[in-house]
Amino acid sequence: MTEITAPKSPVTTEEFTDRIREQLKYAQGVTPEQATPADVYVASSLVVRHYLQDAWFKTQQDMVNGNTKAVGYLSAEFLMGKQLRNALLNAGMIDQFDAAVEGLGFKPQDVIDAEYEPALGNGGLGRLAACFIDSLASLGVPAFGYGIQYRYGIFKQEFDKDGKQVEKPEYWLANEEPWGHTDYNRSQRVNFGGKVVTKADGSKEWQPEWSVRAVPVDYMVPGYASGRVNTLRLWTAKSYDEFDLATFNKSDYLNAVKPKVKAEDISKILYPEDSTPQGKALRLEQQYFFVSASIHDAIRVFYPGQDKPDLTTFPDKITFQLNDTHPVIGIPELMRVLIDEYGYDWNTAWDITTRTFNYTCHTLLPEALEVWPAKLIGELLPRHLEIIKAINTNFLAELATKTRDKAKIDRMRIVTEGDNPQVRMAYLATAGGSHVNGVAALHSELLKDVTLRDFSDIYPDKFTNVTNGVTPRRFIRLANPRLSALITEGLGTDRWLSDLELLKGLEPLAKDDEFVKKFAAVKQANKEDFAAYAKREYGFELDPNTMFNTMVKRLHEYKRQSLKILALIAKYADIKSGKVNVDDVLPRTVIFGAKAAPGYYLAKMTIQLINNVARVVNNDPDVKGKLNVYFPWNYNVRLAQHLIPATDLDEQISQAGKEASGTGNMKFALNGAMTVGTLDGANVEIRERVGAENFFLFGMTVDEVDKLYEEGYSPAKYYEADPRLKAAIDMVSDGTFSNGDRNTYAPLVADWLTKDWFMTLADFTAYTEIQSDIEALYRQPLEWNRKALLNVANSGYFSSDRSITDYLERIWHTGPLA
Ligand code: 26Y
Repeated sequence: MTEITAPKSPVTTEEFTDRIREQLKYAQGVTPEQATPADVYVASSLVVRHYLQDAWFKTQQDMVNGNTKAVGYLSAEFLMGKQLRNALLNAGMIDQFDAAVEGLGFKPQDVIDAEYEPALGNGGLGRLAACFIDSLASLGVPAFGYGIQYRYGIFKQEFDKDGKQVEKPEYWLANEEPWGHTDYNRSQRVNFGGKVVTKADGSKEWQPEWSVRAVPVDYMVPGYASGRVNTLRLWTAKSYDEFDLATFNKSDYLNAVKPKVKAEDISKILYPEDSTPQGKALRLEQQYFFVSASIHDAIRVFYPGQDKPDLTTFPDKITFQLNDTHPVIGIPELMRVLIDEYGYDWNTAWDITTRTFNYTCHTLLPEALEVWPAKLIGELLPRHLEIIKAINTNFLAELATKTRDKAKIDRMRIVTEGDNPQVRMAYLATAGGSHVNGVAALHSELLKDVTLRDFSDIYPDKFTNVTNGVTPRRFIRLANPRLSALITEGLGTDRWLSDLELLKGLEPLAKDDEFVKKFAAVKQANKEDFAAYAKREYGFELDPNTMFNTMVKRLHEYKRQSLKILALIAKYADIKSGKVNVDDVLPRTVIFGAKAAPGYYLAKMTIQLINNVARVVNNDPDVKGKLNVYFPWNYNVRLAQHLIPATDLDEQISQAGKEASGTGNMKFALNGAMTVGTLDGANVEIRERVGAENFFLFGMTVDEVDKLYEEGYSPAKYYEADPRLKAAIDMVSDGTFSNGDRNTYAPLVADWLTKDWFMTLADFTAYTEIQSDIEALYRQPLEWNRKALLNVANSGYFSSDRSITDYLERIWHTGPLA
């Protein structure tokens, strides 16, 4: 008997059908005969919202009336993926939906496909935020996700005829969007610019120059089988002045709408840059915009109708988690609100503020830690700059009571000295909050020992680790229904969906050849599905009887897509030169997915190279059927959901010490892919759990990397030492992948040979050597699948439910609603 704990549907198929008809009629204004899949998508979404509405009210009421502290997850990104199927799953209505839609003459998949994915994030950090709010709701913890409803999400990636990345605007709101509810009556005013005056009583008054109206767009976040529905509140910027009538009447139409355009620019685009900071002022405006609105919103929610609320209880009502440094301006903002708007003295305000905020760091690259010129903050937020300076002064005074090391105190300044002082947001976050956490064990260690060393010396108790996780609902159950069914069969229960450690129960089944064969059949069927999908969406011809070898993530030098492509070229060169007999080559399909920041020159050149390697290799009869390379453009959550379940081998090959965690690595392991990876980020913990014998480890460790930097790293030495590496790089230089042009990749090659900041060349030999182990194992399908199954069985730890439980215990000190 299989135990089923999935939520029970609140509706029958007949009711669901009637409701869809009703929505089609009254909301869409079409008959079922006239309706398109897009109409049915909107109608069904409205039906799901309808059934979630009472649970949503009740969750909000219980949160405000009860004594359970809520979580406010402040994040510049929420990479949600499609909503409909997820909401159906979490609310228990998948079967009723499928049957109702079929009854109306539609294919459920067409209706699902009609949804346009909100792409309001760049990558890992944004998708983590989405997993976390799913887990919070599923665990029944009252929570708000607070962010921005960007009008244009991350750019839509296309490739031109030369294989170069082209960025197109992603206007995801072009069609009706049934999930966001715009609540004009809960809007907030957010001010900018102007000056600060000192009043007669010595208090300060900020006289801003301009303001925008922050209007919340609310998304329901239904928990899986928890009966709870939380809120994702994304702010959109509206102008208070639609247009200036006097100017308009002078026929100066463009200038008449200038203030409106300026205001609404704030929520116009998601900054795609994750390398070079650009558009600084606008980004700071965005950060302040959503954080200020969210803080005022929380006060409105938790102290309804109170003019003089007792905000000393604020940290008992809500705890704000700062998702990286992007929302850190919230610290001086809460100080300002408490002091200027509610009249608290500095010390009380500081006590409230430091008890309210916590900070998660997602990087180790020092250049990725945000720093704002004090001048810019002063122009945009003059009162906040005063407060930041005062925080800095007090902080330095406090440090002086804790250490005599003047140099150390100086290093810890929140505001630097000199002609062009800078505000270090990570330092402000560390000083102004209760806890700081890294996102994987190794990362948290390095954060303590390197990046924030001085801080952890003086405030060791502030530092903790919470290893990232991913939601099994979206990334196993929705993405991989076949594997889900097999897991449920193997465990005799579907309870693993809310208690992922139960996957451990699959471990004994790895000894059962029959079960392993079923597992292999699931993978094979997923590969066939993906091949069909890739054909339909991209026109690719993938052979599902080859190994599917995937590398998907943002394009960044430290992630080392270069290592993968160079190894692939080396293989190609081996075959071309006859060093390797083509008949001995294990057939592989290599699949890349990656967006590069639009201003990131080398990353974009790497994309161009990959596309051209694909063009050459896929069209070369000498390697036909043995080596294929595909680069589906515009990698997003949807593509991830299709590709991850179909992958045999996943690449996590960053330079050790550079990838804070990675979350793709977890999704692949949970879907039964093997990983080839370095000892970096969460790879370390994945390998510990799945077993060293079930993980393809290669490359330098953090210590070895450090040592090599110290000794003086010379990439050319490696080029000379490994003939295969030399052959691969020479092939890039000699025009093989640029129609004979030797200049196309010259900057990339020069970088490899003279800088190679992330030591791709130094790890090349180890990386190519591990390939023989990989291929030997793959030639034994039963053994490969046994190990892949052990990856699934031992990855339950990487559920975002576990991450959230760790946050609750170590940082937030709250729990589910009673
Ligand atoms: C300030 C701006 C330029 C900026 C925008 C986006 C800076 C950083 C980011 C995004 C960072 C990010 O996605 N980091 C990733 O976070 C994941 C979740 O913790 C980690 O798994 C991953 O290793 C890390 O690179």
